[in-house]
Amino acid sequence: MRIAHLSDVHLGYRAYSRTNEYGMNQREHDVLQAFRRALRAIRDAEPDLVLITGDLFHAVRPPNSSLLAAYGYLSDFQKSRRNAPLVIIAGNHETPRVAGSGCILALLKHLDGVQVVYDQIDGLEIPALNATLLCIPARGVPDIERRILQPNPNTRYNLLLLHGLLEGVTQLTLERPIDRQKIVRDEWDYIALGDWHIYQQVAPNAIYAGATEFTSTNIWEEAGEPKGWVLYDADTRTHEFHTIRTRAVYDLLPIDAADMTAVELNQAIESRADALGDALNGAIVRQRVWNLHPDLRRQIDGELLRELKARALHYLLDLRAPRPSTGGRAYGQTPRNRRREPTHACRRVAPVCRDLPPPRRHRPRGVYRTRRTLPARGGRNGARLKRAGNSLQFRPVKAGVGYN
Ligand SMILES: [Mn+2]
Repeated sequence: MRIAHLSDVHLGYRAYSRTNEYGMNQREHDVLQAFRRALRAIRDAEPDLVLITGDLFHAVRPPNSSLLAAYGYLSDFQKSRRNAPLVIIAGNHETPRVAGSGCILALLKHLDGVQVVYDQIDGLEIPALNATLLCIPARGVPDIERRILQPNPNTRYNLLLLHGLLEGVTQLTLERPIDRQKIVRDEWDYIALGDWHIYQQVAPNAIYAGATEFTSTNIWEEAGEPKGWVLYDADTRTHEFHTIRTRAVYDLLPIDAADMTAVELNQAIESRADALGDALNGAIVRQRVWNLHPDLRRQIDGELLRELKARALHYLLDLRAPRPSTGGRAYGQTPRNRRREPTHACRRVAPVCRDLPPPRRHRPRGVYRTRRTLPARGGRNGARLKRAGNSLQFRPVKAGVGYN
C-alpha cells in the first residue's frame, strides 16, 4: 500500500502587508499555492491513501478566501483520484477550545472519500485497503497516557496518525512531550506525524512530513529547510520525500555594529543583501544587527532600506541595541541555558479562539508606545504592532496578561 502524507498546511495563514492582484494577502496566496502544488504532485503519484496530519487550517475560523479555495481544491483532488480514501485529523490550530463549538474540518467530511477525526482518539477501518487507522488529533493527545494504543489484528495494515510533538524531536524544553515509547513502535506499518514543521524521520516507520510553507511562529529558524510531502510504501517501509516550491526565506548573517561607523554599517547591510542577487526579489529576508548604538541607528540609509523593502516581499531589519548589564551581549542573543519554547510547532501562537481579545504584551497601564520604541521584531505580533505604529503616532496599550 502506497501512502501520501502531508501535514501542517496552515491554510488561511496571513503575514505582512503585501496583497496579490485580487487583493488577497500574498502569504495566504502562497500557502494556498503550496497546497495546490502538493495536491497535484500527489494526484500524479496515485497513492492508495492520502493522510493529512493536522493544521490543515491555520485558525479555528479560517478566512472565507482560503476556505473556499481549499474546498474547491480538495473536491477536484478527490474527483481526480476517483474518491480514494483521504483521512484528515485536526491539529491544535483548527481545534476550538470548547468541544461544542464545532470544527471546520467537519465541512470536509461531505466530500466523497474523505474521513475526518477531530474530537478524540478514534479508530477508522478502511475495508477496501484492508487497513485500520488509529487517529490521534490534537484534542486526543492528553488521553494518550491512559489509553492502550493497539493495532487491529484483523486488518493487514495498521497506521497511527498523530498531531503532537514527541519527546526528543526538539532540543528545546517542552512542557509535556509525548512519550516516544508509547507511539514509536514496530507494530505499526506507518506512523504519520504532524505538528513539527520540519520534515524529520523519527524511525523507519515514523515520519514528520513537515509543513508545506513557512508558517511557524519563528520562520527564521527553519529557513533553508525543504518543504514537501512524504510518499511511503507500507510494504517495504521505505519512503521518498517530495519537495514543493515555496516562497524563499533567507536569514542573513547578523552584523555586529559595535565598532562600526555609519558608512561601514550601511555597506554591510547593502553587501549582505547584494549577495542574494536576484534571489532577493520577492523573498522574505531578515537582517539582524547587533550592538547598534542609538546614534548609529539614526544614520541608517533610508533610501537603501526603501529599495530593499521594495524588492523583497518582506525585508526585516532587526536592530538590537547593546545591553550593558549583560556584559555587552545584545538583545536577542539568547543565553544557551535559557528555556525556550519550540517555535517550529507554532506553540506560541494563540490561534485557537478568536473570541478572546487579541494578544498584547504585558505593559503597565498608561504607558504609551511610540513608533520609535517599537521593537523591530518579526512574527505576527511584530507585524501587527508595526501596522499600528504606522497608522497612529501614539497608541495607548492596555495592561493585560499577554499570551503569545
Ligand atoms: Mn502546525
